[in-house]
Amino acid sequence: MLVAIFAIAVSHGMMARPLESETPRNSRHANSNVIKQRMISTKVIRSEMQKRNISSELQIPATREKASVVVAVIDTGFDSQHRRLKPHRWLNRGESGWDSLGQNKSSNGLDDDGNGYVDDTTGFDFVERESGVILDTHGHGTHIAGIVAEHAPKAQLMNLKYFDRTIDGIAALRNSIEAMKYAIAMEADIINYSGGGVVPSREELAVLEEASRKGILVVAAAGNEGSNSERQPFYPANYKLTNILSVTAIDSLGAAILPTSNFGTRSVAVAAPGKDVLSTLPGNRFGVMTGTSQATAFATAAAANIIIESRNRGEEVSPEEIIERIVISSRVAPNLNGKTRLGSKLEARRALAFRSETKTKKAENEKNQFLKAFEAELLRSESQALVNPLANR
Ligand SMILES: [Ca+2]
Ligand SMILES: [Ca+2]
Repeated sequence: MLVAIFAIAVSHGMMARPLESETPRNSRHANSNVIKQRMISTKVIRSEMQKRNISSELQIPATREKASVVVAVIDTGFDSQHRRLKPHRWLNRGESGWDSLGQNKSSNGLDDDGNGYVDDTTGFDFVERESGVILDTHGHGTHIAGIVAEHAPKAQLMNLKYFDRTIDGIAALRNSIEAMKYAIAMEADIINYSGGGVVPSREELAVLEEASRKGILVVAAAGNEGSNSERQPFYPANYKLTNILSVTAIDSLGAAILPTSNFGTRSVAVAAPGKDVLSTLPGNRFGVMTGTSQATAFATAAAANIIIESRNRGEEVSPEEIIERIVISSRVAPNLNGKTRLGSKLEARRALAFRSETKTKKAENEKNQFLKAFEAELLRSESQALVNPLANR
């Protein structure tokens, strides 16, 4: 199957540089978003964020324990000095503190931990390929990081910049692959990839297979083409790997998929809010953006909380178990019928409460209750197509 896909990709000139007038088909790019509102009074920002985002029922109770979870945000970089993001910065311990000469490891010009990157204290800028402050000149990455930080209080965010407006799609794909390798080497728990392209890459697939072997969950945007992902795949969301969670976007009421959102009854796992999502922007600003990128970040936050919840119990949860928890606990909505695997939207609270690996009788009962409620919901939706995904295609 994949061999066939690659053959098609190559025959369409995968290795050729795209014409400037064309959309680079062999590229990766941050999904398109419109910043509708750049400035909102900082005094009202907290209540605004809650008011806007609460309708998605994604408010997650903060965990008290000390466990942490590392999320690699592979994007346009994020403003780690933003006051909402600063507490969530991932720190590379091997590039922090003082070296034998009394110099700060974060700025001594040395690769102190020997991972191939100099002074990569908070992540790495694969566009500029220079150490130092990672600038988000786009805004997308800061917005994504803000959603994860807001909804996953224990998340530490690895800052991996693969894209900005100065580079072409081929470079963006190459940078993506390097950023993914970095996230694997530095033992991220989750990779958030709010971007993609319509042509697969053999090398990208290989690195994501490695992520799978290492037990790293990859949460990827379904894409903003408004197309059926079964017929027009979007990568990396569409790679047939068990550790990839593909997410599409719904409106703020959670009732319907956005016209721009890609969909698919096999390839898209779940829907999450993606319209006019309020989050952080570079320079201590806030604003709203729209797209499957934002939905992806919500799912990443939910997954991060599941990992924390498991670690608080002294257990590790696999990517497959996280995906199962998120999909089974999601809420079926008639308008999402035929749009995702179950025609359902993310329910972060239920996903957090649901345990797929049941080890106690109480937990077993809990799981059964969830499954019963889920089946009842299927019946209530009065949609036979839900159990026969092909009926709506
Ligand atoms: Ca290093
Ligand atoms: Ca250093």
